Amino acid sequence: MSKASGSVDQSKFIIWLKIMTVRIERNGKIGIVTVGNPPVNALSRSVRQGLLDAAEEFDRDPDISIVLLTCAGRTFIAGADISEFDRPPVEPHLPDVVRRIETAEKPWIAAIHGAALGGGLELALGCAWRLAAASASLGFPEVNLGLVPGAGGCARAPRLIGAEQALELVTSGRPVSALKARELGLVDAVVEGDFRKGLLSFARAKLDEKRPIILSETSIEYVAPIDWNAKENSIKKKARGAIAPLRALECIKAAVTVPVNDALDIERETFLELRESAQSRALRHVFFAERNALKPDDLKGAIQKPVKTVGVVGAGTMGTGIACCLRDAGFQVVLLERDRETLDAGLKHIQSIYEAAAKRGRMTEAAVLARMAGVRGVLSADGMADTDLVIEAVFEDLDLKRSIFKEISDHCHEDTILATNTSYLDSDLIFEGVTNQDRTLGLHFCSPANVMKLVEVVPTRGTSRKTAATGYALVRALRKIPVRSGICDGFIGNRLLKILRLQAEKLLLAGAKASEIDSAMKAYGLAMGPFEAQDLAGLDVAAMQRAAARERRETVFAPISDRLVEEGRLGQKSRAGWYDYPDGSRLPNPSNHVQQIVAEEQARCATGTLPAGLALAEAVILPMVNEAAQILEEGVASSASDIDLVMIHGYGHPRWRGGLLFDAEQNGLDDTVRKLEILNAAGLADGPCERLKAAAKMGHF
Ligand code: T1G
Repeated sequence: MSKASGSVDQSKFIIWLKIMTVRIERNGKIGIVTVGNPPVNALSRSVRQGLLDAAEEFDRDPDISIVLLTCAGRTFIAGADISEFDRPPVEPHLPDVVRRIETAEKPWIAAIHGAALGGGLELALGCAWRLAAASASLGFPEVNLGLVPGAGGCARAPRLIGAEQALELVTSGRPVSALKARELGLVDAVVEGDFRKGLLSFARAKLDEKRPIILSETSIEYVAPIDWNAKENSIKKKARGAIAPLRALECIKAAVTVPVNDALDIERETFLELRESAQSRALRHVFFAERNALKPDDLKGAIQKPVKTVGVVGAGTMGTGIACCLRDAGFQVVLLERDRETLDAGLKHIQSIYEAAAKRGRMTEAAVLARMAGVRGVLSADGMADTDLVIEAVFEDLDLKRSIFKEISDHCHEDTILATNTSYLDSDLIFEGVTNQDRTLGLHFCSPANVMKLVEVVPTRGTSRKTAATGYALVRALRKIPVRSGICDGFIGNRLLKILRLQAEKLLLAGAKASEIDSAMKAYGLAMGPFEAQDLAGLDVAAMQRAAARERRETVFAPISDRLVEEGRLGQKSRAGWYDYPDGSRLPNPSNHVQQIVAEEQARCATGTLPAGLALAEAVILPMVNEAAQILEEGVASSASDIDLVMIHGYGHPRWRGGLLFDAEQNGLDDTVRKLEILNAAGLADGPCERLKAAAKMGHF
């Protein structure tokens, strides 16, 4: 294949590609098929063709009695090639490949290391036997992409592990470990130690063994009656608007109620239908956006500073949450507080987070002890002397943060990276006067930090490429999603959250009830409505930001919130906020008193009414889209997909919508502009910004 000739013969290239992605060898009576399609051996067209050819080849070879399906690299097949889903499906189709292997003359053994996911597990179900390395994981993550298994997973899995277990595996999308897979009967054996050696001896042992009945030709063993309605209700509740898990339930139900070929057809049709759906496009967008966010182009090849020990300043809610995720990722933590009592309370809180996890069976007592052993509490800045990176997570006060970094920088190494977890303040102002500005950075975690996946990475004027790259590496090590944000009030997430709250308050003044607005936003897919969320977080948090904004002489419109805070209605913690929480219950009760305050403010500040034809959720979301376009225009965010990730991983926006801007594009930006003009005319929102109008002309951001 000489490039020199200039013309690459297409068919020769396909054959070369096939040979490159699927290799076959012989080891005595054992045929070995190795898939090599880095990075995750996805079932691209050439891999599918290569597998078909391998089956033909070995079926014709009289010396071969059994075939081992293995993969090169760090994992078994991680599924179909997701990047192919934006194009029409091409032959050979995966169900045919699975069927060809399932009915091959010579039985196949799937040798699973790393992850066998989606189409990869379906292929393994087409094999006569499955063998897994002890560290392997197996699963059907298709629902996370808005899909269902489309190559026999829904029809074959119940025949192997029973309907109940298959239902859980396919509708949850969560993988299981190799040991759990053996327990379920999903794999026949687990190999501890040398996997290659283990799989050859397994194959030799199977040479003389009777081949199991072909899975798709087995009848379903007795099925304990399944309460499908109850299953549907619990899946619907968890799915919160996502449709794929419910469609997956239908496919499993078909697998145990109709003949197998009909069940195979039903799942294939469902897969092909969902492949074209808005939800699957949105979830595929998020899948690739998450991976792109982990490694921004401009930091490619940047040197990182090695980080072993991280200092955390402040043992409050944020500091302890950050300390937990650092310990979970294996970093040593030095926790600094100003007095023993606060420090002990912080250490106790970290302990309680781990003990709660142990109670839920998510970690052992020994692991709890090991986690705590890696947290050292200190009461003075010299305790930070040996840290590689320090994250400050104290109260939102500029002078306090400045004095802390002054003190810290006097005690730690010159190149210790200094990061602030401020969620609103200008990090350039925080680090003023600190030596070596190139080691400064903003790392804005969301609360609770040990749960929320978003970290806004906020470079300062001085941040060096090395410091930025180290910040990204730290966030990746914490298995979180880093999104770069420029410096502005509230960065990306909190700036958009302010619009959400502003619009919610305007709708109250326009005559809607808090519970109606909360229900509308939950129907949109938010985990919690804006008023319930404020009552949980505490109304005083936002009040402090409003006070800071007013000090900066900014116009802040929050007449009702201000009055609630004045009256001490701070939310659940004061048993009253936007709702009442009698006897400390966490259930929100609509409050007549709040309704009274709303009526008084309605009389004072005339706001329009919600125009006909516009939904409550639109009156909240569309102004956020407008603000997000402004954020893009200002360069505070590098891309629309970054904003999508911020809202999904930091602010509970539904993944299946693909994020704020992807969803707006799907719904048509012209429509967004038109409706914003209506909201503006009704006095309920600013008019569409130029950036949004420009995007509407292009049809995308
Ligand atoms: N297709 C295409 N590219 C993929 C891919 C896939 N299935 N999986 C990963 N990649 C790319 C990814 O974009 C990244 O690229 C690189 O591989 C490393 O991934 C018919 C319908 C396997 C657990 O949903 O969950 O089968 O950014 O950074 O953290 O029924 O990747 O380097 O250019 O995530 O080690 C079902 C998706 C498909 C699994 C590894 N399968 N993948 O995690 O690496 S649908 C999935 C993962 C299907 C059939 C159906 C993870 C991983 P780049 P990474 P990682």
